[in-house]
Amino acid sequence: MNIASSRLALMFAAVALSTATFAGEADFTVTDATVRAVPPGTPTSLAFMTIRNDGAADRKLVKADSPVAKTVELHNHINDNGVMRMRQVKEIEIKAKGQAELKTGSYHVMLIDLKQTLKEGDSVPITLIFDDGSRKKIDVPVKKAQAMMPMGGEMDHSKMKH
Ligand SMILES: [Cu+2]
Repeated sequence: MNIASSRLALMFAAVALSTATFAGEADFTVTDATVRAVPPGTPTSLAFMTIRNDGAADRKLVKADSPVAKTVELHNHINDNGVMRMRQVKEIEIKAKGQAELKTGSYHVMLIDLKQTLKEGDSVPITLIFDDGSRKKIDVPVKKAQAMMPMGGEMDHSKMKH
């Protein structure tokens, strides 16, 4: 083996090793993912999606990350004496072979301190991080609120405090 090919072999070994030690792609399927389009200057937006746990163990979504926002939190909506409020949650449980629905009036991924305008047609990368350390990166299309709001009861998140 000459020097060039042995160096190549070493490189392949290093790549194989780093792949093996990486926590790995999570065993989840994400469908119906959308990020809400917001007018320029709006500090926050939300992401909705359905996350199906294809694995054999119950899992929890514990964190989400996105380069478009300074802070990304997991939120839920609660009905506080008729007033819908959001609050941060530590985790969203997803039973084995079950699914979690992140939807209007319920769980959502909150994008706080947006670094850019989110307009319809854009795509937002979001990384979901689970309690076993596994990750799933998705590219989520930005859509206007009306498209995914068939029922009334829309609320203006832009005016909500965090
Ligand atoms: Cu929220």
